[in-house]
Amino acid sequence: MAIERTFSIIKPDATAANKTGAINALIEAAGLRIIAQRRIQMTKQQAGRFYAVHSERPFYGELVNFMISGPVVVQVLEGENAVATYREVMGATNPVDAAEGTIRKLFAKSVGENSAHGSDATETADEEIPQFFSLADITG
Ligand code: FUP
Repeated sequence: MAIERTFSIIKPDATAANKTGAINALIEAAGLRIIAQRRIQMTKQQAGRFYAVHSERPFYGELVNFMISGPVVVQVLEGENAVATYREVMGATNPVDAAEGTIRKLFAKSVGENSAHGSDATETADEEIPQFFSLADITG
């Protein structure tokens, strides 16, 4: 299996609930390495650009407002099959459908306030990572 990098966000509901460390423990237990991490307050422009793929969806405005409602932790994760591995650790988008022990099952409040983001492909990770990190910030 290939060593990949994926982009992660610990979302405002999870930072508000003080679950950054608990989520990082799940990430590390799955064999993923946190090779860059920063806690930030996203701007509306950053959140709008990040979720531009959803700009035509009815939940877009609510999603952007949620992402700027409090601090988030942006991360780069590295490991074997990191994209798929992290999506397994996160669980399904809607916590009602998420498997036991996943981030979203354990911590998410709803499909909108769902605690974590993870890239859906390596190509997406390559677009998402530079929105928040420069190469010098990432130490693998
Ligand atoms: P995921 O890849 O699991 O994060 O899911 P999506 O890319 O489909 O959705 C991105 C974000 O849009 C979700 F994390 C939350 C938000 N969303 C909603 O608010 N309502 C929906 O019905 C679907 C997604």
